[in-house]
Amino acid sequence: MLTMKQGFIRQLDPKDGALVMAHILFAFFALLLGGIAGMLQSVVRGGMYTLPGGIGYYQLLTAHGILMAIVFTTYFIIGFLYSGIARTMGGALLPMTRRLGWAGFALMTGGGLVVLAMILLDKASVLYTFYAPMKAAPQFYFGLAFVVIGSWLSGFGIFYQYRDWRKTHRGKLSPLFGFMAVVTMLLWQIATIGVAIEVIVQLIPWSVGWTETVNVMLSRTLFWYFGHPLVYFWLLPTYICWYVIIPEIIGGKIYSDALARLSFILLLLFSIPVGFHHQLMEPGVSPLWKYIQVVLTFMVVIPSLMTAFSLFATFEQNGRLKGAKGLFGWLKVLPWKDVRFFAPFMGMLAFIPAGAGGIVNASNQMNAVVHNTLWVTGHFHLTVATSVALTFFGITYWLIPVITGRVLTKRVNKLGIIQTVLWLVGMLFMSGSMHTVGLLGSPRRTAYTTYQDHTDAILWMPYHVAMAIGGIILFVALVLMIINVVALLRAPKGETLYPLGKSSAPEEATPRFLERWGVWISLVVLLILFAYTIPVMDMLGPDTYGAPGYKTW
Ligand code: HAS
Ligand code: CU
Repeated sequence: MLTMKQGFIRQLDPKDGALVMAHILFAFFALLLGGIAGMLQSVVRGGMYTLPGGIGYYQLLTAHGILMAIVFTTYFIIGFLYSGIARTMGGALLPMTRRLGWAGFALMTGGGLVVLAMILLDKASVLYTFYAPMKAAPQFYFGLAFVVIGSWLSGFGIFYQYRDWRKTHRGKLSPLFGFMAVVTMLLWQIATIGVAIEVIVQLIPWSVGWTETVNVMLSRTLFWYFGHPLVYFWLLPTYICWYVIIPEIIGGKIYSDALARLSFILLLLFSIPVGFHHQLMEPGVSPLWKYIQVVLTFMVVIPSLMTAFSLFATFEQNGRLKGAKGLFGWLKVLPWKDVRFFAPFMGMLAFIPAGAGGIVNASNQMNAVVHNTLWVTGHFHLTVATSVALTFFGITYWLIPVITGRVLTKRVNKLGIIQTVLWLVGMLFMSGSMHTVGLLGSPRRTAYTTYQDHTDAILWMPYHVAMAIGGIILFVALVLMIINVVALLRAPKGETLYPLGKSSAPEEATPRFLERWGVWISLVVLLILFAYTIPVMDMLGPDTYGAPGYKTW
């Protein structure tokens, strides 16, 4: 509800604000811890530092991956989505939505803390992909299961709010933010079924000792059935900011509501049946099914290209309205000094090479060159740790003030711009060197080693040092971000608007079939069955053997 408080209008009900804030602050807490781990790793790998007190490199790497890729992202996303559905669908969260949101938060946090404890106790140095046959303590897998189940409750909260809105607004087009939040959580719910089966049916019984061996191929396949859509679960909220929030911040309009929705539906359809592009170099999957999933991977690039087109169109339209001339005149009228625009825009810019790198990865022959090298690490630091992270930072600069009824001060805005530039410079060093040294063959997921002073490994060292320099710059940028978050919490009181763009086309221009969920979900299920049934049956065939567990650390 828009409530009058201290003479200005609050954009979020304080009770909803509390739920959103809990998620956002937990996300930044995870970012800080994960950042410490990341920085230490980079200096260890650069051969500049040895870890004290028996802390293992792979232990840190696991903590870093899980805190950044799972905790920071998931909490931030759920917080952001809840803020948006509260603001656009009914003005406040329904009591039931709020309850589901808090229950999800509690389960995820309980499970997450157990996971973290097991990593810190050195009982789960299995990296964020927890590949079998590396075997962690059972509590680690139980914790993971709670995180997933908690996130389902959060997703149900979003569906509940949306369903109620549809019921009470018959015949009306749902708000774009709400629609996109539903697609994001649908993608998540369908994708997490894979990892839930892996953890509950395979890994828990095996780690507890009820089963002696584990089917490795099946577990990796179930993981990547989830693992690829996971990266789109990070990307879709980023796209929500780019499609819905950025047009308002630059004083323009959403280019096309219909195109935005169509791209989200295509992302939902094609994000899941593509997990094999992470397993192209693995035996046990026939080349035909790898080929089919690579074709589907190229299909999922299309909605991202549509997004790029839409963004250029929004910028162009906005530029023309403001009198910009020439091919690049629209660039001049953008609000460069506004961090709410600047940080996400830098994220978009980074996404151009990041996406191109993804296309390289997805091409079988080139995957043979880059797979398991630092190139891949470079790829995901450009996608999730730059495009997504910078966009989330950009959102934070208005979302916290919206919740607390405060304003973004000029000082914090300026610090935010410096923060963004530092992050970009750090990433240029780190991700740039990772890409390059990956092409030279330096492996990922590897601690410092010179392979008995092998010439190749010696050649890699300067790049590893550059990665460490990048890691240190990134850590400074991360601390500045935390300082900015604290400053936002203590900013002067005032009114901050929730920036929601309006479409340049009338409501009727959006075809209603985009909200025929039954059709889309059925198509998703069909595509998944098509892409996975036969290969999974092969993996369950009579000639497959299980592996015992290994503690490699
Ligand atoms: Fe990826 C590995 C393929 C996108 C994350 N990826 C990873 C891993 C992660 C990850 C975490 O096919 C490692 C997993 C692990 O631990 O093993 N990826 C792709 C492809 C895309 C892609 C085809 N990835 C992402 C995104 C991620 C992400 C997004 C996180 C958020 N990736 C792979 C493959 C592997 C892989 C293989 C396995 C590698 C291996 O061997 O292990 C595509 O979806 C990319 C499409 C994107 C575009 C770019 C569109 C550009 C836009 C910006 C417009 C800019 C504007 C501003 C308007 C086509 C929308 C303009 C302004 C100016 C001034 C010019
Ligand atoms: Cu992928």
